[in-house]
Amino acid sequence: MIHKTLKPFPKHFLWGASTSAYQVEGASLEDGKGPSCQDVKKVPEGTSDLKVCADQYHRYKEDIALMAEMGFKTYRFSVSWSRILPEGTGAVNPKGIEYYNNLIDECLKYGIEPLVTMFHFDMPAALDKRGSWSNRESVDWFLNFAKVLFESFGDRVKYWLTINEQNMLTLVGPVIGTLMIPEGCTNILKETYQQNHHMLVAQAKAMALCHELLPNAKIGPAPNISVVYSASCKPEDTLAAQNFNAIRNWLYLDMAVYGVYNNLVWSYLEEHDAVPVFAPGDEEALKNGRPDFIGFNYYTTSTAQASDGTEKEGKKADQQKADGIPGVYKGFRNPNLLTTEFGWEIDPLGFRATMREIYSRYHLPMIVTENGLGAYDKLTEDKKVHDPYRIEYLRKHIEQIRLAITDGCEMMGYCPWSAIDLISTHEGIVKRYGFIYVDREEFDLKTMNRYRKDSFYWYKKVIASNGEDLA
Ligand code: BGP
Repeated sequence: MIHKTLKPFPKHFLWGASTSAYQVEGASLEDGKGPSCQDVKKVPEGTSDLKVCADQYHRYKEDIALMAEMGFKTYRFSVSWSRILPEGTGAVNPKGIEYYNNLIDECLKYGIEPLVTMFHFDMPAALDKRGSWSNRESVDWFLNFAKVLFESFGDRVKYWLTINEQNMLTLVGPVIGTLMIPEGCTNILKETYQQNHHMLVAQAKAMALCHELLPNAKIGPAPNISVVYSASCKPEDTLAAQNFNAIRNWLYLDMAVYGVYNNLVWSYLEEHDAVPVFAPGDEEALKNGRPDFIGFNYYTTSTAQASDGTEKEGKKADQQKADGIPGVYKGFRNPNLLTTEFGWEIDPLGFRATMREIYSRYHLPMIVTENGLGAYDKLTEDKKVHDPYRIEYLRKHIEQIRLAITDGCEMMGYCPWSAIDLISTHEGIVKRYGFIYVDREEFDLKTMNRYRKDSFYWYKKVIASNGEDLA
């Protein structure tokens, strides 16, 4: 569709950016916080641990002031479950509540709408010991946590996200440091999809509870969605792309929106003796949970060709790269796309295709909860960071949002990853994404001072012009 006239961004479009608690806060065991699975995992060799991160716990005022200077309308951050409930269940840590009260109030002081992710990769370690998402009780643990959040912050927080990238937890949990498989398990796929089922039920119940307790709030999921292309017009490749689209994307949104399992995924699980067990009431609970909007993270597309059985599951896998799944699809390096320094393909047009596809399937407003470019930024001697590559990446993606809006997609907001430099899921601090540079290295905390990157000034202009001025 080549449009002659572009529609503007909606008047109250939520421009902002994202972070997550375990990657940005630091203070990992301070003020009563219990450890999460991220604090006890073995970090990849050569990368920083998660004790200090960007130290936002102590510097949130400065950070929010910088976000306000950029003109943010929203800040997407996550709440650390084990800071609020150190054991995951049981006693609430008043200091944890106080921290998020302060953070929320600081945002509101500048008119920044908090967009709160309830769970971003950081299961309390105490609950890991009790089986994590494998344990059926995890549904109740999460619901109890959700209740504490709604009751403590619901008077001020209007926008909630349930679980960050549940699809990546399921597909590449070990890379993120989250997959907990009980000892002696003989069918890992079954166990993984049982965990996934518990998360789906927990999410549905949390959405229903949110609507019950906070009738004016809005809640949605936040999976990592990107359309899967077919490597060619060979029918076999098209079927493989459909397979991976179902497993990677639609399972999560079909369930969040319609409360049903995607049929392709179900048959794949049947084939591997891996269908999840439904507890009494699950079917109804899944149908009762309804999102008000769809949050989704987008970095790049995937491309699939027909499986030839040689794919090595898990090989080279992270959130955006995978070799394939035997019998399902084989990964294909798209020759039409350039890659980032970290090997992720760059595909702004695929972003538009993804928005169109999501909207035509679900007809709900969308907010982009992550999108961005990880790079080896350098602080110059005069304390500048020249990151034209990031500006170019973001510009091209924002252009596609405008085109998607013109296509008729309802877009609520855009929160690139990340507001400020933080620790990557598995590649340390050197893989930087922020508009704000944090003066630290992998193992040397240096000054921890904040510096405005070139992209900071650029994004400020974008927001001030409501997306008109992308130059
Ligand atoms: C998403 C996660 C984030 C974030 C981002 C960038 O998958 O939700 O937590 O880290 O990817 O990924 P990475 O840190 O691996 O570069």
